[in-house]
Amino acid sequence: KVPSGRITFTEFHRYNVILDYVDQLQQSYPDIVSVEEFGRSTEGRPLVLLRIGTGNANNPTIIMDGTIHAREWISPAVTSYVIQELVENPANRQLIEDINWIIVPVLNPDGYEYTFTDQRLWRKTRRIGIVCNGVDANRNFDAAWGAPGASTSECSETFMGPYVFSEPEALALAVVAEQTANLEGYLTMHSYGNWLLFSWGFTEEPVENAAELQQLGNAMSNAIYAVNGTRYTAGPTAELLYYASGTSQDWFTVIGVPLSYTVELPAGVGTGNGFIIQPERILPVSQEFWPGLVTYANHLVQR
Ligand code: ING
Ligand code: ZN
Repeated sequence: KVPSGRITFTEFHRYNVILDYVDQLQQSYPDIVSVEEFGRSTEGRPLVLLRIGTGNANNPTIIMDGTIHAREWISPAVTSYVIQELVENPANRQLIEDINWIIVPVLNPDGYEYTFTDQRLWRKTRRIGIVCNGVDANRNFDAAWGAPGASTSECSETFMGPYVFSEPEALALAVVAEQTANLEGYLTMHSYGNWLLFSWGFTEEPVENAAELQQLGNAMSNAIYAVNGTRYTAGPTAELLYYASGTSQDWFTVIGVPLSYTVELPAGVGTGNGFIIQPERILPVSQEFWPGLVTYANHLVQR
């Protein structure tokens, strides 16, 4: 087999490099990987997902996305690491025999590219506005959209958008989800803060399976802690952090996906801003997250 590890974890990569890597994976491992364009961004970039699995249609499915927020660079890096582990590490074979994975490394490619070319700390999409550009794609989903926890102001970092699912990136992901059978899990990768968050974001009312989500979150946190001693805290978003409406995490819960989490990866330290994280952190953050993901996947298979 041609070694296809043509991505590095010692630097952050532009969108085209990530796309080249996943295309390469598909060519090297056609039996277990397929790459699909599932939509286009506002600026016309392809929205790309990978389907990873040995092909049992009855398996449960997990959707995982990275980079809904442009400046959270550790997100596409860790998501790429997860892709590499699932596809290229034979020790993880069971995970792709038991689960169908749908992984989007960069859900907001316009914003992501903009953080390289123009503004490192850009968060939103690149929808053209009247006074300000960009929508917070993580306030644009059809789950209590427009409730407290998002802004109606175009210039806000949490602008909910002109209408629900105005952002092609959010809508395209929702369409994929609605077309997916046996969808049991959703993980959306953000930074920063070392949180494992679950619904609800828009209310402090407990979600129906809060006990299961809390227990599993704690187990994931313990598995992560065992690697390098990094502490993650699990809990419901509105209670732990702040009110947030129209989030992807809540939308997946609303459509009946039982194990929906937002992962807040660690901050950069000593850079002056938590979103700016040293490339040397990519490997340790990825390696410690991995057993957390395995814990999650095993629970999903066994429940
Ligand atoms: N934090 C998330 C945000 O969108 C979040 C927190 C996620 C709240 C999911 C509610 C639901 O504000 C970052 N860092 O983006
Ligand atoms: Zn974020």
